[in-house]
Amino acid sequence: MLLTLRVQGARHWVKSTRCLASSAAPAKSPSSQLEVSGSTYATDGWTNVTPKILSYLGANKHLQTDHPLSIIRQRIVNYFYGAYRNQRGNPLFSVYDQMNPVVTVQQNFDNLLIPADHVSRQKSDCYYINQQHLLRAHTTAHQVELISGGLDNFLVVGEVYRREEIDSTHYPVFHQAAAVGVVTKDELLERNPGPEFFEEMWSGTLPDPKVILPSSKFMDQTKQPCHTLEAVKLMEHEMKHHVLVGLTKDLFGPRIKYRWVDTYFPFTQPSWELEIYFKDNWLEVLGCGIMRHEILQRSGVHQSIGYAFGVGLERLAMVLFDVPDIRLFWSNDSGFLSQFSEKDLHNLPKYKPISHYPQCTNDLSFWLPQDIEVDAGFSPNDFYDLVRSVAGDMVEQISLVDKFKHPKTGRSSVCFRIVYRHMERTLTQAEVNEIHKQIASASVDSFNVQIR
Ligand code: FA5
Ligand code: MG
Repeated sequence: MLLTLRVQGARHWVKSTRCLASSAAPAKSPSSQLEVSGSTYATDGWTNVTPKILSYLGANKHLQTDHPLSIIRQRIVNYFYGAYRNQRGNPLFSVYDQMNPVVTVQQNFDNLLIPADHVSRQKSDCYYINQQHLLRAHTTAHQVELISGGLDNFLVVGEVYRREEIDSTHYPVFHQAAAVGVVTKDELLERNPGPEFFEEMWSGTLPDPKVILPSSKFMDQTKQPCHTLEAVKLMEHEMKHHVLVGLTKDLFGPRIKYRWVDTYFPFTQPSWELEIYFKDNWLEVLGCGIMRHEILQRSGVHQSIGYAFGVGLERLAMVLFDVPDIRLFWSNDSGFLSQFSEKDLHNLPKYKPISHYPQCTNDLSFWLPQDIEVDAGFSPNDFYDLVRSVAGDMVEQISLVDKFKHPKTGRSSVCFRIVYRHMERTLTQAEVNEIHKQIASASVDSFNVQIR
């Protein structure tokens, strides 16, 4: 099991290269058009996005109030805002969480030195809109445009799309936070004076950036030829132990069990994955490494060194909230969603399993007695207790959905929504209606209310 988790998690970028001929059907002449995120694209032989996948665009679970993925996003952003400040006291990292998920092949692959024959480009692995455009397979796709625009430290948060099998830790649409931290020599060496960044022997030129080198299992994973070992080690230490272990401990507490695993990414060298011990297994939560210097050079940055990482928000949320299955993050079931609240980001609940039997929702509205109002003579908590005593565990949630004061009579009316669901069987609507009636009449007896 341990191995399966790791190998599946690593599948996208690590697998060796393979000839694309079989899956890359020649582009056909445009036969129709596709409208995605407000732009129109001509389809071709590469088009493989499905209406189902397109329906996820704009869902923005990472921005939905009280959604666990939004809570994780805020925790990550708060950590970076709190831990890293510039000399003027402002946050060092800027955050982009609404970038268009439609990207070009150049953004997703070429800019990141992903070899032309790399398996991650295959039609069988990505959702292509046409030969030139796809739904980003990682938020790292925005890296070069942001660095070229002058940014040194940033986070990009958003959903990514991959054609993958679904299991408890993999889903074809999931969320990533990708980050870059670029430092000048002065900045990195301020705390650790001494070492040079670049090898003395290095001429300063790198292979023609237009030529994307074949990926190589033989690439030296200790460091890039241009960097000194000292600079790489300082950067590695800063990235792993300050930034990423710092984040991990901020999220999960000081006793969290983690380990580093060496890996390969085309855009970083050396590269690692961070795994966290969760439910008796090692779960890969992020990939990271020292940025390939060619990428920085192409983006107009010549004298600095950078680190980059990409973390899966669902994986973090699974550990933080104890959610056993990644599919739950797409649930619209209020039994799931109502468990999380961003009111207190540092006192987060553990997930309580929800029943897989269907919910039945019934509203109950009543007039309060004259001169009684909510929290002035009538407490919703009293009503919740009454419901629990009548219906027991058949009730999953109760919420006050409406309050109203009649302009003429001055009487107050309230409406409660009661969600019924049994843990062991499907409730019939008739059975629910019967209980609902009992709640109504108990309310009349206990609170002297008038059912509307
Ligand atoms: C990447 O996507 C790299 N772009 C990360 C990176 C960025 C490395 C910058 C170096 C520098 P990877 O495919 O391993 O790497 O995905 C990163 C994380 O996304 C994983 O560690 C995991 O937490 C999450 N992840 C990957 N695939 C899935 C999936 N199908 N479902 C849910 N989460 C996933
Ligand atoms: Mg991976």
